Amino acid sequence: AAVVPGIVKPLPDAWFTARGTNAETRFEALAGTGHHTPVDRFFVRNHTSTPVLDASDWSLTIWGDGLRGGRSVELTLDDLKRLPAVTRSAVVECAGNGRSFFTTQQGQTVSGTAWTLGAIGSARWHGVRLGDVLRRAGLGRGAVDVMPRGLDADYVTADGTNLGRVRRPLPLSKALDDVLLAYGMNGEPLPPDHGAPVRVLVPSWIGIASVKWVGDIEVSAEPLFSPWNTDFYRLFGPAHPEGGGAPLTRQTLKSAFELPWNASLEAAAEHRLTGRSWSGAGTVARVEVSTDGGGTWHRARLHDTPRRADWVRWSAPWRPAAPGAYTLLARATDTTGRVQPETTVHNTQGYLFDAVVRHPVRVV
Ligand code: MTE
Ligand code: MO
Repeated sequence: AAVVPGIVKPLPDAWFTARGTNAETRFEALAGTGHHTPVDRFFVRNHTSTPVLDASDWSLTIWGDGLRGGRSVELTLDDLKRLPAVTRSAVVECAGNGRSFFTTQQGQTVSGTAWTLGAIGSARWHGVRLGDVLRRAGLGRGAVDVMPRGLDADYVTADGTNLGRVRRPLPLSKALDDVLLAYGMNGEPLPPDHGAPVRVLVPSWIGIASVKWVGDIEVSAEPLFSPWNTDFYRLFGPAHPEGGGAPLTRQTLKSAFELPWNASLEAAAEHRLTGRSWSGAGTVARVEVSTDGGGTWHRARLHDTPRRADWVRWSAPWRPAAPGAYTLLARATDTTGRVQPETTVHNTQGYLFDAVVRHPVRVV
């Protein structure tokens, strides 16, 4: 396939905070929109830059010793579109979403993109089940791992090490469970920034699992490794196992207000605070809001039926009596019983921040 590097969507200032080829959604840009993030406001996280691939020239190669007889199978986009199609709603969220709060809220040093809370988006993904594709390719009995790989450029780290193309192994059990090969997003063909013509969509798992611009998938009878499950996307630091924790899989629990940082709100007026909460385990069971920095909590009203791997919209009324500086908090509980904590245990790469974020506003 022809790869044209260096083409990135222009990022409207009003919606994104652009950081190189990474762009995060401003949560206030979601106020009043529907459940799904409009494609032009959906965060972008690229290791290099968006390649523009010709769909008619694209094919997917499935290969490896985990296929029967060690064969390899090639599928075009038309081949994929002949398989039974499915549509599902799910978020994609970067494992580092919320990373900046390790520093600003907990005074800790972490490496990586300093996202606030906008490295997440929810979309309706349209495509085929990875399991259908793998079974048709002829899964061998001994297959254990699959590793999708992107067609974007090699990732070269700041110190000049070439880590090759973005790829990350997935246990076969997850691959056969709910993973999609998506070619549509919110009713449109998948756009270039989100992996056109086809991306992997791994519900509930950290964003890196959802490999964009997928070009090949290795199916292996042995466990697979890549820098994205050895050097990155594990918890490192004094509070974690020596040499790092297990490769990260599920996302954590978070909440965000659809309000600008330091928003101005009128005193003695009725406001409707809105936001979204999500969890990588179970579904969101309850969201509470505090307008006095955590002294008292009020149950927010949920505006979506909570579903796995997706966020829920919520609202809470607030009538601030007096002008001044206030701290708003939103705290979610999921059906596994987890509650967002006051602090997140530090890890050096700043993954899975789940503490309640202290959102400052001014009442004027
Ligand atoms: N896939 C490829 N091929 N290259 C990448 O750089 N970035 C990953 C993942 N898939 C990436 C990729 C990361 S870290 C995240 S968080 C998600 O894509 C972001 O998906 P989005 O840009 O569609 O929001
Ligand atoms: Mo990410």
